[in-house]
Formats: sequence, structure tokens, C-alpha cells
Amino acid sequence: MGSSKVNILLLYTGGTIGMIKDFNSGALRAFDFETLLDKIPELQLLDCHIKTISFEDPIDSSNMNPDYWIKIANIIGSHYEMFDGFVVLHGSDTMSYTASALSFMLEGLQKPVVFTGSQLPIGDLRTDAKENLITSIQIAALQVENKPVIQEVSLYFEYKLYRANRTTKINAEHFEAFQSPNYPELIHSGVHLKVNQDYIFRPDPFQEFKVCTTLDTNVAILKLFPGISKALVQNIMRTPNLKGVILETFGAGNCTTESWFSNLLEKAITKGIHIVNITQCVGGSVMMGHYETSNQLKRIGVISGKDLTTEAAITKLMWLLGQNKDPERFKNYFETAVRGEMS
Ligand code: ASN
Repeated sequence: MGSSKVNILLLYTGGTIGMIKDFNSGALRAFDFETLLDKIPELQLLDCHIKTISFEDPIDSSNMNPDYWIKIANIIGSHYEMFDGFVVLHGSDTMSYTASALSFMLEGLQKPVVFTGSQLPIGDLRTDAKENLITSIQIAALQVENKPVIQEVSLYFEYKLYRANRTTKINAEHFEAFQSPNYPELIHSGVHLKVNQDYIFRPDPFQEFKVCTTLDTNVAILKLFPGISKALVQNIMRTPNLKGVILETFGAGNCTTESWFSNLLEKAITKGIHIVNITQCVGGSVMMGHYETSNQLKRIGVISGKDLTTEAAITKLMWLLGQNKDPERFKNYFETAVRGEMS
């Protein structure tokens, strides 16, 4: 590793960026990392040292799960002191889930962690992979007076760096695959890298870095729709060991006022199941009590997920449940922003 040059750890987990077409089926599948690196000799031109680590078996991110999140967090944790920045190559399908989870799991993070990937494999003539990868490394290496510009978990795609836990994948085809509907981008990449200083997360410099690897997956997401049946809601609430539910409601956090619905939720809350209200809308926030159709949720103790994305809500729930926080104060903990994930 180098002396004055910035040291970057590049971790390859899989995703389209490193995929090739299967000879027989024609379907895209994950390929080995060495081949990927051969495709971008430009990496040699960057003014930093890059060490690479790859998952032994790179995966399509639809196969991602919390065990892999823990693996990624531990890799970053065990290399934290030796490196100045981290770039994680990841499939785009579930990138916002992994990156949101990591934002909670990496406590006291003071260094950049940049997630990126691509919509077309790196070997494709029209690939978006090269720009995404090269700029992500540049961002991870960006320093002012020897201090990293980015000190949080972020996601770079198609000329924009976002706070990871504010993102969601919104397009399966466009190069602009991600959006951060409730928070401005942190960096815009044009001729220059334009940093939006006011929006960057500033961690507490005295908080010690720690990797949290306990996640509780006894959770569910319940998306409401007009006509949802009592049996369906009842069955979800009866799931063995269920500890928390993300309820995706309408508009500003509204739902049916039929009594069977709030009775089922109230019963679940009494049993100790935490219920979090987030909106199905892409942008905007839950405001319980704003309409009559959300009053009952507020009354029975439903937690407000405010303007959280689904990805941030479910991963924050797993993380907080894993911390074994005082159940009486769980609502308070959940409603408080810890990594800039909610407004
Ligand atoms: N299926 C791929 C993945 O998420 C999609 C991509 O990376 N663009 O691994």
C-alpha cells in the first residue's frame, strides 16, 4: 500500500457490471472479477492505490440477504483502519436495500463507502459501468486537507451521488436507475464534481467506529390496496415470531377506517409487534392525524416512518430490533434520524 496516495478498497459482490451471457441459455450471470478488471485498464490511471476483494461466488443482487450484508460490513470493518475509502460493486436490483442496511450497521463511520454498479455489463460496448466505477473511486478518494469529503454510505449511479438510505431503484432499463425523492443529491458529476456541501452527513468525530452485525429478520412489509382482506392482514400478523411490520399506506399515511383493520393492528401492537407507517408514494412524508383516515393509527401507537423509503424502513427495523432496545422507547428510537435517513 502506498504512502501519500489515497488507499481505496474495491469490493466486488456481483451484479450486471461483471456479468457475461451464458453460452447455452443466453441469460446474464455473474462472472469472475479478474476479467472485469481487465476490461478497465483506465483504473491504472487513477491517482490512488486500489486493492480489490471479490466474493468467491459473485451473485445477482436478487440473491442478496442479511448474511451477505454482514459479510460486506465485516470486510469493511476489518479493513477500516488501512483504507481511506471503500467502493462496493453491487447489482442494482437490491443495491438500495444493502446500502441502506450498511448505513445503519456501520456506526460512527467517518470514511466514504460508495455503492455502485451498472445496467449493462462492463464488456458491453455501450456500458455505463466504466463511468460509474471510475467516478465512484474518484469520489471515495476525494479529500480536502487530508480529510474525506464524504463520510457516509452513499450510492453513485449515472452522474449522481446520493445518500444511500434515501435511494430507491426506479427504472429497470434506464441508465438513470435510482432516485432520491426526499433528499438532494450529494454530488453531481459533470465537467467538475459539484459537491453539495450543505447536504453531506457530518458524523460525530468522537463516536467510535463499530460494525453492528445483529439484525432481526422477523419483519414484514404490508402494502395496502383498496379491497385488502381481513384474512390477509390477520395471517401476516399471526406470522410466528413477528416483531415488526412496515405498513405501506396511501398518501400522507392514510388507510381504511374499517374497524376490523385498526382492531387487528391494535391487537398486534398490544402483543409487542412494532408497526411503522410509511407512504406508498414515491415522494413526501407520512403525517398521521392530518386526515381522519390516519387518526386511528396515531391513537393505537403506530410509529411514523415519516419520509423513509421502504428500503431504509425495513433495514432500520431489522437493525433496531437487533439492538434489543427498550421496547417502551422503540417508537422514539425509530422516529429519530440516526444516519440522515429521514427528515
Ligand atoms: N440483476 C442485476 C443485479 O441486481 C441487475 C443489475 O445489476 N443491473 O444483480
